[in-house]
Amino acid sequence: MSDKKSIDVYLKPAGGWDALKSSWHALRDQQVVLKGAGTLLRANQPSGFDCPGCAWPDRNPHSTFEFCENGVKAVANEATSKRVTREFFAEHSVQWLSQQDDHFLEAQGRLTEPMAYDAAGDRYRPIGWDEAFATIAGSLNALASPDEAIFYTSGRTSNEAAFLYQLFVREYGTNNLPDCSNMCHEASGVALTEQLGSGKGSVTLEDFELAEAIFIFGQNPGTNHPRMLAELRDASRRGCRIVAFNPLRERGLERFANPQSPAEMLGGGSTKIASEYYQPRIGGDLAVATALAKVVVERDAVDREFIATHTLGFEEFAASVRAADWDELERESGLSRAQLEEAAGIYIDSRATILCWGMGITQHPRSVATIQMLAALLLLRGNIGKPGAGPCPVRGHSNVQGDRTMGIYEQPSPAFLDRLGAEFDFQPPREHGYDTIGAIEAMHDRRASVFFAMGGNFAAATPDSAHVHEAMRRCELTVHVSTKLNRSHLVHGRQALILPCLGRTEIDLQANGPQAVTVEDSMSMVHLSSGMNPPASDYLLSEPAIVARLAAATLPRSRTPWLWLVEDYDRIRERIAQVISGFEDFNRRVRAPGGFHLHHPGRERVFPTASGKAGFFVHPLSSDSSKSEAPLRLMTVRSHDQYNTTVYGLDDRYRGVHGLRRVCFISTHDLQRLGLRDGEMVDITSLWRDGERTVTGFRLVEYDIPSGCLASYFPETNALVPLEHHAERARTPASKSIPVRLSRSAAA
Ligand SMILES: Nc1nc2c(c(=O)[nH]1)N[C@H]1C(S)=C(S)[C@@H](COP(=O)(O)OP(=O)(O)OC[C@H]3O[C@@H](n4cnc5c(=O)[nH]c(N)nc54)[C@H](O)[C@@H]3O)O[C@H]1N2
Ligand SMILES: Nc1nc2c(c(=O)[nH]1)N[C@H]1C(S)=C(S)[C@@H](COP(=O)(O)OP(=O)(O)OC[C@H]3O[C@@H](n4cnc5c(=O)[nH]c(N)nc54)[C@H](O)[C@@H]3O)O[C@H]1N2
Ligand SMILES: [Mo]
Repeated sequence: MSDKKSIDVYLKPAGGWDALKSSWHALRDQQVVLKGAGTLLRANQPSGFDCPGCAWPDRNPHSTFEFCENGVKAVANEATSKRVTREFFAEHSVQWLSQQDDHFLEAQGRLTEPMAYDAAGDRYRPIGWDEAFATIAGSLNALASPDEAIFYTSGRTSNEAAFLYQLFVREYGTNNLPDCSNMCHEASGVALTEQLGSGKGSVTLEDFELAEAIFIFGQNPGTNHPRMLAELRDASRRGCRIVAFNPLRERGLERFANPQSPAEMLGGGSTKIASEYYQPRIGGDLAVATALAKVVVERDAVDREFIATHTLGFEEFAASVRAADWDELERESGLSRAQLEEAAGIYIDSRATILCWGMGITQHPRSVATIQMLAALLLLRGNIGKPGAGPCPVRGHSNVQGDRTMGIYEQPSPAFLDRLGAEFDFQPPREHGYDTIGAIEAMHDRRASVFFAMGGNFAAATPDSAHVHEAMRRCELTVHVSTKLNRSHLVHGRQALILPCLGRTEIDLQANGPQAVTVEDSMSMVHLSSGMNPPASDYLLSEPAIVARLAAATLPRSRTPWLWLVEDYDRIRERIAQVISGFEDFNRRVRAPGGFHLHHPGRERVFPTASGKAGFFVHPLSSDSSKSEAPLRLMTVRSHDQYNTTVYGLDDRYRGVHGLRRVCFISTHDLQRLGLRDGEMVDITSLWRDGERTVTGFRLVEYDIPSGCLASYFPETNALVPLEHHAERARTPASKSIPVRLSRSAAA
């Protein structure tokens, strides 16, 4: 990482020597060089740990170590030798820490012992584990109703920890289980469950080897799922068409040099990734998908037999896309009719197509409609339940999908609750709980006063930062189970606790010996993960142990043998096997190399929806209720040097940004139109029904992005996202389409 601020243009392929150099720097900066090599060799290996980076699946479990620059950063930052000690907390007041940026907080290293907030000294002071659990139990049991407590989860939590956690929360008496999914792929789950009967993607890695075309909407794999580039590279080399839709020109979607290929590294070669790259305007994808569907229908390039046997609603859908007006499609998508027809032609020519999407699709007001339109595009040509084809929502956190499978969900089904209650001999609460936005509102209105987080960084990851901070400060108690210091520890309730836990890379020793946990990747493979580094401190507990001890302290009459279960995680898995379908014989099957695949009914063309068929839904373009007078739309994206709210460094290499994060990408046309210059400092103001929100001091960076569209990094810009600006039905914050205007910075 450089400290010098500069902007340049990155012309090299993604990956390559720069990726190796940057990984080396990450290891050096975190002082994990010696241990690092061994640690890295065990990432995503059968006997190693699951990479805490992204949810992209592992290749053949018997193949050699798969190099991934951002995986290295994630591992290095967890395996760091830096420590946050009691002396550190004694030295710095919370007021002082609050003034430091996210990069500083992350750089302090691993948390080492439980801490409790002391208001008199405005400092965190050490507290014993028993006293910490007694404090939480006391607060929880003093509430007038269990629904006054909120239990958040971030997606790194293992299946075993997640299962125990949701069980504890439900035995305690509430379904208030918001999670990071609420801000992430919720829209994919809502859309696909209704339409196909399963909220997950249906494809596997083998399908990537067979696809004739791969369409990628609103996803930046070069930064966020670097291992996906290896699949895309191989696909591209065998002639598969890769079609990208992204307002920004993302380097990782254009060219890639595989750091694992000596020929490419030494010969200076690289592979073209996207054969076609379209730059729709922000939020233009519903129009794109509608236009593609229109061409497919009008050219009668549909799979009649599939449609007749497996779907409902085709006639109405076909009529609606035929009626769609080209002028409106061009205006809304930002692409020309010729471009849209060209893309549709590629889709029609391919006999097997995968559609991938990420946050560029889900974090919009009409994300559910857009995803249902994308899935309809697949249905039109029978591109599901056949080799090389299907929907591929690319998940974020390494176990976000598994956490949902384990029951981390504020809207559990009655059938799930029945099984859980029968297995553990209690009456689970039936009323649905708060999602992330609901949780913020409840804390703000003082309907909830205890906030407990299993990982994550709620204060920084959520929209409308000022409002969220106010909400968290109104709590009686905030508790964070964490590995690293973050903003959420500093925006706290009247009482506050930090509970430090083991990370994925560390040995988890329980009464019956070292334990492995399990995770589920983006393609529904469930596999083991066991750490091998000594814990960062002797005082750390594993997440399952934290839940078990908290439950034992809070629920003295529970019939669940909490402490016995965590002596050996096989015991937890035995109970999971009883409750969660697809996990029969869990302990045996998960020990097969690479684990096992959870059945996706769509692969057999079975669609367990209400009607028993896959559905075509009509989604007119015109009903975007968030349309606003604002002259510009801002999307908030990830830089190459961050993991969500965790800021590893200040560079965004592929976009040519070095040493700074407060940047705003803008088109040449908008610069001219607004009388602004590249390099100038601006304030960004979002315009919403309830008023304006402003963030100050962003440097303009002239970039290849459509006119009317801007991009900046989160979490710096989360203050701009109004809480009620979210996806219809899924309530995913619309943090990729914020209506804004720019003004020259007074500070400049
Ligand atoms: N290194 C690293 N890896 C990560 C993460 C990380 O922060 N760092 N985060 C993890 C998590 S939790 C997640 S969810 C994933 C996120 O992975 P991505 O989904 O790739 O996330 P973003 O960086 O938000 O990028 C979204 C992309 O969508 C584009 N986009 C924005 N708006 C639109 C639009 O309206 N239409 C279209 N077509 N495109 C649009 C942006 O230009 C950007 O390229 O990555 C996971 N992996
Ligand atoms: N504006 C805007 N906002 C967004 C997004 C966006 O694109 N734009 N993306 C959204 C998305 S997709 C997501 S998923 C959310 C992410 O929201 P979160 O999941 O809440 O946030 P993270 O930044 O991933 O959490 C990082 C913290 O997790 C803790 N941690 C790391 N590893 C472990 C572990 O093994 N165990 C425990 N207990 N703690 C651990 C560390 O203390 C670290 O500080 O943010 C959302 N917010
Ligand atoms: Mo995410």
